[in-house]
Amino acid sequence: MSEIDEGKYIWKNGQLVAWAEATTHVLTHALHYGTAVFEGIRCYQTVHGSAVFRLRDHLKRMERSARMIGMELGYSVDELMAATFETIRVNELKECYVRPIAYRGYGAVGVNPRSAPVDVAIIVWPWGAYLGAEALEKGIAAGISSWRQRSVNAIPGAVKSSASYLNSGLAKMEALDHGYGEAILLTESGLVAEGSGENIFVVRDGVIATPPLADGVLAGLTRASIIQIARDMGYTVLEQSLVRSDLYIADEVFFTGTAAELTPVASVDGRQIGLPGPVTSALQTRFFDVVNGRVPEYDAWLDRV
Ligand code: PPE
Repeated sequence: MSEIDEGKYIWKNGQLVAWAEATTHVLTHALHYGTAVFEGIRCYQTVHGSAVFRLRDHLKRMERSARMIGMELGYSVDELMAATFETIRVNELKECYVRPIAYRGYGAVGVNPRSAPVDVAIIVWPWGAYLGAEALEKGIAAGISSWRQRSVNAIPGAVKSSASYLNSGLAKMEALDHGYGEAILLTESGLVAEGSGENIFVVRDGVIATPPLADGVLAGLTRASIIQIARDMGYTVLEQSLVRSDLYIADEVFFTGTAAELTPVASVDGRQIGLPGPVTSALQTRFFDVVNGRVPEYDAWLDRV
């Protein structure tokens, strides 16, 4: 049984194939060695019709991720944009999540990925609130993981590779087992990194701060968007290293991510941070206005289907 809201077609290596036919061999290199890069993107039903939020920027990040692991996508960003729009259209979805993935396929065994072919696919399906609808409104209970964020000299955070997500998965399972809704990972040196699938922000005395990319966090597009939106609203946003106590003494904490959108953090390790605070609420409202096409200044972020 699948908990996936299955669609009709999947784009794979230049063609649309039936959902059930988009399979891969069990000796697929990426399945054994994590040699895949992917993106998570959302298509919103905006006031001007369906639009994919920062599609071009996401695909550019995927191109950089591929480059980082020595992989050629074989398709340009423009080609992948067109393929994404086509896949959304044929699945007749107005609003959905978009998952492009490029992976080393079938044709080689052993850790050296270079002789395995590269397969590229784009999958779309409806995906609701990642951490639950209630979390968007009331916030999520987060716990600091005993697992550390993979180091930048192991698997760089800049790369959105499948391999990174074993780290996320370990942290997520532990968090859920401990009764939390999401995990927060610290780096080996004890700095705050990110959630298992989100960047993290804190607010103190009206100033917003988030860990810098050099601390090994994913260069989140939602993170970048929130930094810009917040600055445009007149807030001061600092990209600076944070330690555990910064979370405990924050006035507000929130997660950002394509799937999680902007989710308030209600507590960290059982220490209440409180109701979604004024800054979090203002940013969340503004963010949803932006992705839904209600703020003309950010129109360039909406790639129309
Ligand atoms: N950090 C991590 C580790 C992460 O996985 C994501 C996105 C982010 C930060 C935020 O990045 P951005 O989406 O560009 O703002 N996580 C994706 C996958 C989640 C999943 O469970 O799958 C996502 O949100 O699409």
